[in-house]
Amino acid sequence: MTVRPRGSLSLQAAPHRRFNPLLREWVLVSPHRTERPWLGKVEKLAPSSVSQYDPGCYLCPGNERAGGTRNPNYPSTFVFDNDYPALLPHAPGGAVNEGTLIVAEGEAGNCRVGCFSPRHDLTISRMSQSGLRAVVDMWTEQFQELEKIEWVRHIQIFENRGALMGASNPHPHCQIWSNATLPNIPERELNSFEEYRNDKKSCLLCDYLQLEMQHDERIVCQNEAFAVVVPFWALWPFETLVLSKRHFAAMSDLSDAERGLLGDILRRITTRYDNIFETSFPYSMGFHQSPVNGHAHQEWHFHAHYFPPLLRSATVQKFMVGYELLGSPQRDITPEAAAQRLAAASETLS
Ligand code: H2U
Ligand code: ZN
Repeated sequence: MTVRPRGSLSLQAAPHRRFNPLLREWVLVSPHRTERPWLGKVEKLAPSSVSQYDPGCYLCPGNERAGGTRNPNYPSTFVFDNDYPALLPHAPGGAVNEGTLIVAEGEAGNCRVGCFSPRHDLTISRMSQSGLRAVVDMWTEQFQELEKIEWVRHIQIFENRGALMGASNPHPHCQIWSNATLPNIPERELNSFEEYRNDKKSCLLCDYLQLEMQHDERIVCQNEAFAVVVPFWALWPFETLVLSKRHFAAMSDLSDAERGLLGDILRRITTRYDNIFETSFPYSMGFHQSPVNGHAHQEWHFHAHYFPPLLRSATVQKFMVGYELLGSPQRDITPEAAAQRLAAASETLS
């Protein structure tokens, strides 16, 4: 039987696709599928007790890293050049182009690693207000320092948390990559921001946040400066978007109060994450800030994405395979159901 759907669309019951206006692509949503039995891979829970100091950790104060450098006895945050950088500042230029089909360009960049604290066990969700403030200050200083390098066009600050996301070490840390061209995803977001601003004379994410505030069904938590929402087009089961309430482009625009409030909102969302599956919740997160060293970017709206891999418990993860690699990404649990679970979760660690 081939019947095309007619009538009004039930977003909570019927298969449908949702549009992601930042990436301008579609996500398939299959709410009717959430009850299917799970006979696939079950992840083992990582041991939960992590000590404050690990003599074998390459990020703990005083310890030796690969290549022999010894970390200082740092008391707060600590940034160093990645010992295995994916990008090099003096990469040779030049390009290859064979009939527009075999195309390559040299790419210059810097890769750094930033420790959040000397404590091996202090995840963002467990950090104090002053500890979090030091992390936001570290990110802002790094952004401001890297944007001074005239060939740097983009600065990506990100955190891989947990072995499931490929993090090499439980010691809370981030990576900071800066490079000479815009990476694929920020470039697509930039095009969307620009086109939206040209068409509507307003900001894509300011308008989107206003809609989400009106609906109030996908907002997870908020403070005076930031809101966390499961975006309407979320692809990962518990994906969230952290939006600044004020329109600005990058960390260098944060006011003193906003720096504190950014730390606050990150602690609150990560605590909710840890609580929903009673585990130290794995994720990749990162900030999307405007490109640097070109013209001013009035269209860009500062935000952060959280992409957690867990699906229905601490041991069941979502895989991006099959149709998602070949066709479109797809999800079962609706963004609204995920937002309800996150909104109901406690902001205190149990
Ligand atoms: P993850 O964020 O995926 O855990 O990566 C941590 C980085 O730390 C990784 O890029 C670097 C790796 O190259 N690293 C060092 O710079 N020095 C070391 O001694 C080990 C790992
Ligand atoms: Zn450590």
